[in-house]
Amino acid sequence: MKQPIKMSLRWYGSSYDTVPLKYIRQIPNISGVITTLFNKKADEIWTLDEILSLKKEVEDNNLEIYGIESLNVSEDIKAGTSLKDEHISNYIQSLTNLGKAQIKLVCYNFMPLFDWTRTDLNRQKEDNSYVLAYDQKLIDQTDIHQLFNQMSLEKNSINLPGWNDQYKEKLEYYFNLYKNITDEQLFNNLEYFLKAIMPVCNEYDIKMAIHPDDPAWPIYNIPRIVINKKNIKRILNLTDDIHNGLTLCTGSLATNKENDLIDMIHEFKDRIHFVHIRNIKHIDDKHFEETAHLSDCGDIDIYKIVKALYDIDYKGIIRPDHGRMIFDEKAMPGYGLYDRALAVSYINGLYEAIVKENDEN
Ligand code: DNO
Repeated sequence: MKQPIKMSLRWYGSSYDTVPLKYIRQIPNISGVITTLFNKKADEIWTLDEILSLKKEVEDNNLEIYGIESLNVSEDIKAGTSLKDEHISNYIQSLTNLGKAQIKLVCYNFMPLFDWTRTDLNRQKEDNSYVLAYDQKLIDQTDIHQLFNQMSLEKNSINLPGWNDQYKEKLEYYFNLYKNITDEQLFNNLEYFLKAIMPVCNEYDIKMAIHPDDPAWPIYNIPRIVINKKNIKRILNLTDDIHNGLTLCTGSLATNKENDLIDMIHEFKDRIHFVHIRNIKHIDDKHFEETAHLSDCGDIDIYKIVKALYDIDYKGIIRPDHGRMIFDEKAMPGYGLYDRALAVSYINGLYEAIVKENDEN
């Protein structure tokens, strides 16, 4: 039986990731990774040489680069400052170089200032596994600088994916800037960005897949727009082009209990270019924990997600998202090997059952 999807794992590069490519290759059904040039600042150009050497390293391990996560968008583009055009032109150059290297999927986000946010990077569970958690009450009691330090520096002395210290010194500046930015302005800034990059995406057939905001509500009154069906529909219509697409991230979207993930999969089917599968459990209002991927462990029915992807004939790339920290592993929060390998096997199993039930009867 041929699995219909391309299963992958995120890999941060040999200087940052604790998981070697050769281990990733040994997980059944994985033949590609989602990767990045992790040290790059959001306004810097990714050169063709850098991309090709990353590609060679991956291919030397008998894997492919399935896509990039992330090619970060600078705060100046998101906030629409006078530097935006210069930064967009650098972004276009990076996309051109990715296109020349035949890399055709780019996951990015448009979350102002904070990428995915958690208040606990190491919550111990009764089985002695460690999970990531978010509790709005703690955010409400934490000053923004403290949170930034906690997320970007106190991370077991390892890098927290999606966070870098680039904006640390300018935190106050951007924070004040965003305080005066409305949702409407953020939509406009996203539209401006998308319209500028669509020509290069068309030229090289690069599919852009915007990542939902995590959690899916504003933090510190800074606007967040990639949060629900209505907004995502609007974003996909900002430029009605197949290259303007979505990363369907189950864990992020499910933070808002009103989001109906199955409905979204059907609604956005042609524009879903990348899928992150992860489970979470709501503890109380705006307080949730990440769990093992198994449906029973969290609030998301992962079988139904996979079945919906099968039903829309999704042929794109899937990766398990954050895993718990188990078997005493030390790794980037959410990105250890063991729990994500368990997740891949679980998703493989769901697909095998669904395909055999439906196609072979
Ligand atoms: C967290 C990730 C995010 C994601 C970015 C995409 O683990 O899902 O950091 O990569 O938001 O730009």
